[in-house]
Amino acid sequence: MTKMIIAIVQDEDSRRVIAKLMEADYRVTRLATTGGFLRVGNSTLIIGVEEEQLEDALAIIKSECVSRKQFMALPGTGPENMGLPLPVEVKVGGATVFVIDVDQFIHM
Ligand code: 2BA
Repeated sequence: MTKMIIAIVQDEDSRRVIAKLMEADYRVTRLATTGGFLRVGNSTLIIGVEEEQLEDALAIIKSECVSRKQFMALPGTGPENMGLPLPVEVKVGGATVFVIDVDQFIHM
């Protein structure tokens, strides 16, 4: 059965992970996307694979995507910070991955 991998990765990792997937003969589409929480750009990769290729493709994504810490500014409330924004650390994962069964794969 054909599977569709939807992988949300950080922009910093997307070029490398796409290169590695292409080297291994996978076909990839990159969409420029934005995370709802941090509201910064990330990349969503669409990769169509056969079931027997799935674990290999996931292993490539895992090996090329790094978890990082980012800071976001929360509005300060108390008098102690005079309303200045408070930096809050957020850990952004290596990759967020969904695997979907594909009913039909049509290439015309
Ligand atoms: P963002 O929505 O910008 O989220 C970035 C990071 O912020 C997340 O990293 C998580 O550590 C944190 N975060 C997100 N929502 C939060 C909340 N309500 N409270 C506290 N912290 C929160 P990741 O989990 O690695 O997600 C990275 C990106 O993957 C997300 O960017 C989003 O674009 C996507 N994503 C993650 N989970 C998803 C899901 N269930 N459905 C669709 N997209 C998802």
